[in-house]
Amino acid sequence: MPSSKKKPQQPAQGEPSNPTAPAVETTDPQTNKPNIVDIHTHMYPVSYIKLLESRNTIPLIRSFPGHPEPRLVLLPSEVPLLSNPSPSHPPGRPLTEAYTSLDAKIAFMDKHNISISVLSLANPWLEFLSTSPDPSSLLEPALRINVEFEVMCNQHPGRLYFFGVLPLHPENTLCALPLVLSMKMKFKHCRGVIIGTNGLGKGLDDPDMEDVFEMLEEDDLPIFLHPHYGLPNQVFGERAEKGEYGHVLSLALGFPMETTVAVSRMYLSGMFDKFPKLKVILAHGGGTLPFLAARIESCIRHDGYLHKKEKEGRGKIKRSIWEVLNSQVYLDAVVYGEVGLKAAIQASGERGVERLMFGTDHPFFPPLEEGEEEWGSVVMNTEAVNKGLGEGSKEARMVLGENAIKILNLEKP
Ligand code: 5CU
Repeated sequence: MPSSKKKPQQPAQGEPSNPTAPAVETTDPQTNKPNIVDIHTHMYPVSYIKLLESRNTIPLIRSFPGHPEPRLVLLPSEVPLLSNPSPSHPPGRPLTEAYTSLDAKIAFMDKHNISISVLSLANPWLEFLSTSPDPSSLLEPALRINVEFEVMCNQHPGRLYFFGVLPLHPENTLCALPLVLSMKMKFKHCRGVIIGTNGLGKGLDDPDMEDVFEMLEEDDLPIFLHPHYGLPNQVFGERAEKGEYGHVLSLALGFPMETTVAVSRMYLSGMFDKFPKLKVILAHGGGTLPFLAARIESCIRHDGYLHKKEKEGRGKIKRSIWEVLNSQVYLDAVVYGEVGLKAAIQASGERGVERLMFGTDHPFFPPLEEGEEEWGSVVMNTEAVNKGLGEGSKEARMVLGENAIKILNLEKP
């Protein structure tokens, strides 16, 4: 179905979608500070909150005795804690207005000098509905959520854009396709889609994902690939399972590994070769891909099975993982430190600094002390850019905002 609707030629990868757009202002003329663009910033719109409130398995919202705020319990690693919640430290995180209120988002942006945010629904998107026997039952919530994001963007022209959500269901890609097709027409602020690593239930190397990738490629809608599942609890051991280490292992290690595995599977299955104009933005600086790309290359080169397959003419991955990183993959700069930042830039090639985009992961990782207004996650990610690239340098301004404006075709602030 998708192949029948070829569109006019698209801009080459990495080129601005609108080459005639005026040069991007990288500094606010009034404050002389760089225009920060946050491409990794989440919200849960009202309809999604209602969905979570109606549930009694994870993901859900639940109140616990002695705790004034309801809690958002999301992660698979929290399942054991939910069945036996600790009275002093129940599972999940407090559902503050930072997750739901547009005013709170704008206040956060103003506080941290963020001119533009590209909002996205946070994990686990609509994946928990994919057990429904009726694939089309995901369409209505997906549409509604996208409409809610579009309405938010309309309230703050020039400051907000969003990555839409897709109704991905194991039984039926056709459910997602009409929405992809209409995304640009319906939602003028939509700049791509956020998806998890599960795809239609079998990961992103699943041949059934090809229709979805093809449409996203044709419509020049980048994928923002974000983790949710992490690694199985057993990997982290009993003490982690009992909650002794909080969320540290699942978020710091499980999330990035999940992204790395997902994108490596896409690469090994030849998806990037099949869809050479598909753009994929990886969350958290690409997980661990910048560090492990050379090892992946080496394992491919030394793999007897792949070697034989290639000799017999049964398929070859056309480009190295480095070439894919330099042409189709973009990384966010949510890495919290200079070492990770430099690795992400180097892994992205000679012009790697053009492929990194600043993010905050707001509203996750809030300040924990009462009255603390500055978000440490923003400070750490900004400092990583300023220290790694030089405060006020052209490169720092690119990563902090200019790249996102070009790559995602945002209006200058
Ligand atoms: O703290 C967390 O659980 C999370 C999460 O679920 N998703 C995310 O993007 N960051 C942190």
